[in-house]
Parts: sequence; structure tokens; C-alpha cells
Amino acid sequence: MKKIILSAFALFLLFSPQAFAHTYLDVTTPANEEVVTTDIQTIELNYSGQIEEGSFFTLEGSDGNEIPVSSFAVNGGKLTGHLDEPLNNDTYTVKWNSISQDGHPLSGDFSFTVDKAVDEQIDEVKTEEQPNIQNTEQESENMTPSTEVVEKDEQNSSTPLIIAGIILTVLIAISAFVLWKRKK
Ligand SMILES: [Cu+2]
Repeated sequence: MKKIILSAFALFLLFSPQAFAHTYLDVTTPANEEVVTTDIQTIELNYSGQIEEGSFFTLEGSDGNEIPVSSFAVNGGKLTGHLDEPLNNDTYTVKWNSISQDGHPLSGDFSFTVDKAVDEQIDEVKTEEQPNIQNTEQESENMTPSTEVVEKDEQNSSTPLIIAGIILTVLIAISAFVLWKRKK
């Protein structure tokens, strides 16, 4: 009976190492399968216990190419990797290798996605704002043509159209004023 209990205990030790002094990966930033929408330049792995210096991870893009990690820092149970540049939009896999305080090597992987707003969209918003400002300065007559321009996204060809619109509006205003004065 004792033998059975002992071997059961041994099996338990073998298959559930996490329950003992052995360290395991607890929380990561970004988390597994997280979608990050901001610039990210550090990846943090928090373990259940202390890990040894020399713990590291590799970072792979969806094409399998490795993104260099410029430096690693081990602080108690925290492994931090710093990147030279913010990550581009892609899905990344972190393959980590750490040494638990009890000397056991640990490894595993997790992945996350970077999905930031693209710069081009910011530029479009900026150029769209300009004709709108001109609209508010004038009367509402000019609203329709310039909103059409914005929808077409033709930034370069929109400028002469807007100028023509301004001239037209001014001409209409002048002739309306002249007509109104004559009637008086
Ligand atoms: Cu262990």
C-alpha cells in the first residue's frame, strides 16, 4: 500500500510540477491573443516565482522572421524585453525560455496582434478638415460640392474646385447685393 501511495505521489510530482517550487508563466503584457492598438516597445512576462538571469524570448512576425530584441531585463519574477522600434501591424509569436529558481528550464510561447491606426488615415483626416473650415466661414451654399470632394478623396484636384466655389459664392453675393440695392 505504501508503495502505491509513494508511486502515486511520484507520478503527481512528475505531471504537476507547477504545484511546487517550480515556476510557471503567469501574466504577460501583451496577453496571449491580445490585439494591441497602440505603439508597443516592451514585452513583459511575469512568472509565478523568481527566474534566473539569462532568461529570454524570441519574437517572430507572421512571416516567421525574427524581430530583434535590443535588451532583456530580469527583475525577480519579471522578464522584460525592449525593442528598438515600435512594432508594425502584424501577428507576433513570443517564444520564451527561462530558468526557474529551482534550476528547471522552462519554455513556451504565446502570440498577440498589433493593429494600430495607419498613418495614411491620419493624413486623410487632416486634409479633410481644411475644406470644412472654409465652409463654415462662408455661407452654406458651398457645403454640397466640397463634401462631395471629401468623399472622393481627391485631395489635389479639390483645391481649384474650392477656389472656384469661393469665387462663385463671392460673385453671387456681390450680384445679389447689387440687385438688392437697385431694387431699393
Ligand atoms: Cu522546477
